[in-house]
Amino acid sequence: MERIEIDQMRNYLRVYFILGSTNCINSPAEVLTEAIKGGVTLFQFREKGNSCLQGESKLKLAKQLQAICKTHQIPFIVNDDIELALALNADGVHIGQDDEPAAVVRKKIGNKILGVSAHNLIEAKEAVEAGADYLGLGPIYPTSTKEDAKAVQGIQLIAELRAKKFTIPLVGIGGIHAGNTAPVIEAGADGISVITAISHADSSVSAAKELRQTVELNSSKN
Ligand code: 3NM
Repeated sequence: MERIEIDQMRNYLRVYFILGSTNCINSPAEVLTEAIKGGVTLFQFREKGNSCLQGESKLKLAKQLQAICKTHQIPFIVNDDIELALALNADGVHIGQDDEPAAVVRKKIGNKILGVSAHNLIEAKEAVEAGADYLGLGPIYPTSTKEDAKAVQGIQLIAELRAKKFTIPLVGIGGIHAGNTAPVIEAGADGISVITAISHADSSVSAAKELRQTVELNSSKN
């Protein structure tokens, strides 16, 4: 397997949906299926929070969601859990700054997709040098989904990285919904990453569709 091409990565990041069992009211499989129907382009399995699944039940859910992604040809990324990603032969992993260093993870996963969360210029530079395929930048807006989220940073870092000619694919995360997506894309992000905007929507299909349309509309202006 070759490393993912930069333009392909940008396309995958357009509407990047993240989900775990604690994020939804309906079943995760149902929510993911609807989100894909609506047009999400990439999926991350993120099983976190107080009552999250562990062990066999986590593995079972991961496999179920991975199978849905496979059917619809949406890449399946695992949050943090490198061993799970390797065991499932997932398409990639996403790590934060508190996880193993990105360079170590890159060695472990070979050419699979590697996403890294960054909160400032230094972290962004280090992640690029360590071989990240994309950076997740956030929280852009206030969010109550991630308990240990950093201070809200708005779109400044996205704009700064683009002004400094960073070409790495970028995705904004944190409190994003269709109504506040435009500034994130206008600042230079390739896409947006959401949990609640899709997982708690009355219709996950419509929510995903609206997000996709908003990203496409604003990308074409760049
Ligand atoms: N990471 P919602 S914010 C998983 O800032 C995650 O790195 C963040 O959920 C970061 O779309 C966040 O519901 C939560 O706000 C995103």
